[in-house]
Amino acid sequence: MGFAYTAFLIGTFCGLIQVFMRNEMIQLPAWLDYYQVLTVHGVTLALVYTTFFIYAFLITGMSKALGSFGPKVARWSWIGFFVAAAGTVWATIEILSGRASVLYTFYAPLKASGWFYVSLALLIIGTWIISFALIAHYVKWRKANPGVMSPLFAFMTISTLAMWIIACLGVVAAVVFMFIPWAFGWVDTINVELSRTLFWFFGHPLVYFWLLPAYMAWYLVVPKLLGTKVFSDSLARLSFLLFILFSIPVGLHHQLTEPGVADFWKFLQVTLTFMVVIPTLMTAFSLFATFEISGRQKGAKGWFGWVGKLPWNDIRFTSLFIAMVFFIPGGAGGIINTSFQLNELVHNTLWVVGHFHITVGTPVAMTFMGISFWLIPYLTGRTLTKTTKKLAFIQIISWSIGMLLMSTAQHVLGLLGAPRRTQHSNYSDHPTVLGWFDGFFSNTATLAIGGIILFFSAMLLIVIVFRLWLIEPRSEEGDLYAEFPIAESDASATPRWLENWWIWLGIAVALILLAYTFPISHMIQDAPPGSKGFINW
Ligand code: HEM
Ligand SMILES: [Cu+2]
Repeated sequence: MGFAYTAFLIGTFCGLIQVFMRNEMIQLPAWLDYYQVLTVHGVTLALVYTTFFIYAFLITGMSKALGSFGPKVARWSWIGFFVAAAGTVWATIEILSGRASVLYTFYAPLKASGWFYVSLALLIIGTWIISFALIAHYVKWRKANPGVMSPLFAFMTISTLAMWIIACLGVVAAVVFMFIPWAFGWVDTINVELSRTLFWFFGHPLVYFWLLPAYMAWYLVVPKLLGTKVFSDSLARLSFLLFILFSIPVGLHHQLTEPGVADFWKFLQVTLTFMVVIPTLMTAFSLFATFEISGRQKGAKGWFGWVGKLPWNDIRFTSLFIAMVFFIPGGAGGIINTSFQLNELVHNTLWVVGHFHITVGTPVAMTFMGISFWLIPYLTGRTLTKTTKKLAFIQIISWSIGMLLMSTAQHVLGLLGAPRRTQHSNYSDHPTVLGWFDGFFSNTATLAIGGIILFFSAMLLIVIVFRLWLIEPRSEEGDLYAEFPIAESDASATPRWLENWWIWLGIAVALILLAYTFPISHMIQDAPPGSKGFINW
């Protein structure tokens, strides 16, 4: 958690610098450039904050759900943590010393120092070590409890980790067999198309690796806070299995504008992408059912009477609820992005930046904030006092307002044509470009004010984390904020085959082979000329 929030602090500061630079409000000193800052922002927030937070959450939850770790599981979790942490620190040094301004997707033919790719490999190996430690904990539990469905938290953790391990195979293949030999000069050129395809084999499930732990909180923590049970145990398990199936064989939807991939394979993967609508709507349905059921239990009447019965003054709930609401336009935007024709309009524009700030930047990040408000007290044995709770409300509300302003501005600017991932330019005061900034939302002030409010909110969160970690008074017996809230889930009617991993991982592998065998073998057999590296910073 400490590591995650250190990354959050650095990353959000970079975000503020980016907003200021895009508004021509500041200029960086000669030793620092926009792309270096943007690389740090993407890496620290999208890769480091998320990953370390997720493992903190999963590790704590697994020991709560299945019992304390034995010495081996505990030792390997620590080893995994140190390997991942070493990789992260090293990668940050490479970026800050100007040897790796390649953004967090490290697209070839941009070429970083070889050690940058080695450090990334360490980060991934570290997460694998922790993952296998958690899987071993689960296997041991299942052996001790034959024929019993595992607790829902454990099931969801294993689904998330299985997806993560399979997904990483793509990026590991790219880093070990392509980027490292090329960056150290053992080979002269790289197959750009193949390297990007392997990256997105990983990059799309990466977004589900962020999202599934947030869903775990929505499925398991929310009903507990509402005083009810999980709506349906089988529905929850099935939706997680469908997320594994439909999150991996779909990476080509990030490469719709790239030549060299036949339309049919793009079409197939786009179709598989759309399938994710099914588990998403299942999740939405079950959440709203939970809200309504708990509201009616408390005496709500009419269609929307339950809204008033939700525990709005409980920050643990309100933060998660706002996170879910942001996911409605976020998910809708995702459908636009993956649509073959509409993608032509939004591809590589600021629209995309607006999109992921209202998916990972708010639904996921705000769920993690909401979890922090009780998980840190749970771990430190402290309590969330009234003052801190007030700060937490201000923090959540300011993040929502800031994000609404910033991401709306980005969506609109993107539709008008403003590119993403570029240092600010007025393109010699071209009238079209100047026109972008005339709108009500698409003006530089909205972006700047949004960014400033967001940064204020981020710093407030750091203060809250600090208080919960070191300053707040010790919690007493029965303190709600110092508990790990997991709702009961009735698995008595859940079909046993939902926990037969051979079936589900088998289908996942079959779908991956179906979607990727031809395009990848085509890229290797009819490879375009390789590219030498470019270091254009
Ligand atoms: C203080 C809050 C934040 C501010 C002000 C901010 C601002 C920005 C801006 C202006 C960009 C666009 C840069 C460009 O394309 O030229 C950007 C990119 C990005 N942001 Fe944020 N952001 C914030 C928080 C977050 C959070 C919480 C996450 C994820 C957890 C996140 C993830 C990203 C990613 C992945 C990129 C893309 C980097 C790339 O294109 O390589 N941001 N951010
Ligand atoms: Cu994707």
